[in-house]
Amino acid sequence: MSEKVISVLAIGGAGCRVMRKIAGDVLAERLRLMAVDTDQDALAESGVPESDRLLAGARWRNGRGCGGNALDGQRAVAHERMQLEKMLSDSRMLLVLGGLGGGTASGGVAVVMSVARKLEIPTVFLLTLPFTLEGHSKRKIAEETVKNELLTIADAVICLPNDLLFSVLEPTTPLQAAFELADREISRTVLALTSVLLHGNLLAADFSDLSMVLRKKKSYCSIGVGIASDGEETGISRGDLAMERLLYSPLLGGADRFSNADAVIFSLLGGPELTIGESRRLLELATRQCGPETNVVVGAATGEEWRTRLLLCAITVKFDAENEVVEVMQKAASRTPRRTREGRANSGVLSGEGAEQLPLPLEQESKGIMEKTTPVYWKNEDLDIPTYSRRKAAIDNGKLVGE
Ligand SMILES: Nc1nc2c(ncn2[C@@H]2O[C@H](COP(=O)(O)OP(=O)(O)OP(=O)(O)O)[C@@H](O)[C@H]2O)c(=O)[nH]1
Ligand SMILES: [Mg+2]
Repeated sequence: MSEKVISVLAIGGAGCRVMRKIAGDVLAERLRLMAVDTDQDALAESGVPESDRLLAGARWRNGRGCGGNALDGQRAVAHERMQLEKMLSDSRMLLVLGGLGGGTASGGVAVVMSVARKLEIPTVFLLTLPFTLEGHSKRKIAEETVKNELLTIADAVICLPNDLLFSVLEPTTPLQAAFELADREISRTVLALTSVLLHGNLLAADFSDLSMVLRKKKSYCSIGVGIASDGEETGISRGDLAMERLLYSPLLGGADRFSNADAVIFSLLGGPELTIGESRRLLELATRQCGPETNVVVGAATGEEWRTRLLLCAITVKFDAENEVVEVMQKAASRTPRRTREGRANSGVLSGEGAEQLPLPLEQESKGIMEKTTPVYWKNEDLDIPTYSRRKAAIDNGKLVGE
């Protein structure tokens, strides 16, 4: 009989791109990696072995994706249900990765969930929510998927608003680079979490801990990741360094996410030299960031691959926190990217030392009667907002200056 494994399933284009990063890491050797998409090229780029790739609805989508139609996504993935069941049948636990807002993942996650339920596989969904600037319709698709499909049946859903990236990125960062950064953070979170779930040999956390904090509640999450190595010449311990980097990491949305969180899941990974003392000190330090009412779950694991290095990862969970997510974004709009003690922001894509943060499209201009319609964007400008207002043009009211 084959040994049951932790499976990670990518769904849709965003899922496949995160998967590519996971597949390139040695820690992934202990995981079963799979991918399903309606887009042949995205699937081929996922880094998953060919036998574990599933092209959905190939006959009528022609391997070209669903073009943002969630109904097509659901139909296409439902078409592969039998195959999906076969692929998932020896999974002990399942982690599903994707970006909501397009067609395949938004429509397909409900099918994946129903297969997982039939096979009685505990499942965690880790899904991004689209950037606000991607438009109302994508956001709506994403919200509806979470509300109508996932929350009614899923064990655990981690929703990560992409907008959290605003708190650290320069306004000049290309969207592609922002996605890259998100992918890197998500892939590290998956590797840390699965390592602890697989063999939390220092401090064990298991699936029931996760589902207890995430189960069937609408929540908004953020993730923080800090990595530090022995011998970095920073004058502070590697634990403090990992903690600092976590607090400045791009998908966290600021250190106050901890004090406001309803729950936080910490995973710590280190080499065989990581002692109980060091991990306890670090996890205590991390836990101190949380509020008194926060439900904290901690897990720690060691592995040869992490010799001389530490990876500290946190998933913060806030229930029904849409307003707070907006608040985080508004705060982000009013400050320049934060920098670590090393004097640089915690991402590889930041540039332009001291560059001023431009206003983000968060303080909405009034759209009058167009307020409730689906916005039409052209070159990132909302065309329903009058041009003079969008471009901040001075209006000639026929008066002389100072009159
Ligand atoms: N993290 C990350 N998110 C992405 C990336 N590309 C797109 N997204 C986000 O994911 C959402 C869904 O996009 P896709 O994954 O391309 O959509 P899909 O599920 O493949 O659906 P269709 O292409 O319409 O069949 C987008 O609205 C973005 O918010 C990426 O490379 N990384
Ligand atoms: Mg796609």
